[in-house]
Amino acid sequence: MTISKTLLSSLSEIGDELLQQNDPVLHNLLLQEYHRQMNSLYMVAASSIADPSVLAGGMIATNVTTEGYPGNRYHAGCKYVDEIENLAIDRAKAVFKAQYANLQPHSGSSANQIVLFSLLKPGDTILGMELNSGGHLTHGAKASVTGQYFCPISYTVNNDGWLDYEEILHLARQYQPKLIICGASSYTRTIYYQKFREIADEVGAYLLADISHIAGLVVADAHPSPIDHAHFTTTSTYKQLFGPRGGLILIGKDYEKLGPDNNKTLAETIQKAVFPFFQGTPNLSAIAGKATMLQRLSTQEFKTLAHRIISNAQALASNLKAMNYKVITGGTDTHMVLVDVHASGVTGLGAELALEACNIIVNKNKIPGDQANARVTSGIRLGTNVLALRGMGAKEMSQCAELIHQVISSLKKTDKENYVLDQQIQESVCTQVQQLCNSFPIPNYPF
Ligand code: DSN
Repeated sequence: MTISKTLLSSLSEIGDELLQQNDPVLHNLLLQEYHRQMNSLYMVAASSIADPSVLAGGMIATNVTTEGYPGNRYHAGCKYVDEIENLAIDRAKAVFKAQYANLQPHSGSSANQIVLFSLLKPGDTILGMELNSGGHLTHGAKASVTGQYFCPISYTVNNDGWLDYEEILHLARQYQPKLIICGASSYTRTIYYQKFREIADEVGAYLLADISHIAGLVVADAHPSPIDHAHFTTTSTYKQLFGPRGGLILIGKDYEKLGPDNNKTLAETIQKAVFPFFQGTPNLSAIAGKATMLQRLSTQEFKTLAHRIISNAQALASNLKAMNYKVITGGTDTHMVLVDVHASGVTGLGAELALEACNIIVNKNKIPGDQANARVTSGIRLGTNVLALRGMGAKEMSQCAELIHQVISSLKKTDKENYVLDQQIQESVCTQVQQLCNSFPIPNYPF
């Protein structure tokens, strides 16, 4: 234990020194990026912070090249990485209460593509949430391979921003999709997986739940779990799991059901689809990082954090509403708040840029019925994963809402697309952001 601790810290120290000597330009950029992360209010809803134990876990396994799965590799030298991958698999199954877990997908997008391409044939119909309503590119958007190789039908949200399960049922009956995807990138309300499964069963479709944004809430029982409702559940591991870059595919009670070729079970279908159908060498450093992350997710501290993530988002939404901002659906059940800034007289892009100039990092986002294009948008999406990690609570959410308001309300339009930010406001908000970041530093070992 002591030896490996010393080894890892000297490795990272030597690495730091070598980088500084041999590549000072990159070293300096990395230091600046670290400084930016520590000293801004990071509210991109698709993000979290991997703590040093997750980063350290990946340092050594990166040097192993192999293909295949533990106990069945195509290269020698896998004794320990086999144990690492098995540990990660066991932890993923335990944490998500799943029967099958595959840790090798390189991202959440890859995980979705692997599921789709292993079950469907080109031209098969899929039903997923429309990108502009809050779905993800890989749920059948035309710009994605999933919208070009398959025949995508999209469900939307109603005018108030809520999923309409009657509409989804109607579309499923009408188009008889082979696969339905539930899950979203910018939907702030609870997703009812059981309803989706009833719809899928009625039309004989597979159900894929993409929980990339809310996987942490699912683990902490702060959002319903899809594991036994969906045939397949996918997630990325860096958004709300505080892990390394990567993806994960899980199967619940259906894992032994026969897949589309009636020859392999669903679990066997995915196992063969990840390797060798889609991927070659797995990223073993990411798998080691995932193992560390999964161990941390099982703690009571993480459950507490997940609940604080939600209560912070709810506090942020109510404070913004109290200042007359139009919050889509009127609030949130998750970590995410979607705000119509067009109703406050600015574009999503204008708000994003002005907030970034004050070290408040959000992203412009389409809102239901948005007429603006995706590079401009009429909304912003706020997330509380990192603010909650810093230990902020209701009082600080009120401050954050107030800071956002100070920036947005001070913007003056200079032409059709551009705004100017009052310099005094910018300086004052920057100072207040710095004070908040100093008072609530990102903890090294947060949970
Ligand atoms: N899926 C993108 C998002 O939600 O912002 C990033 O991973």
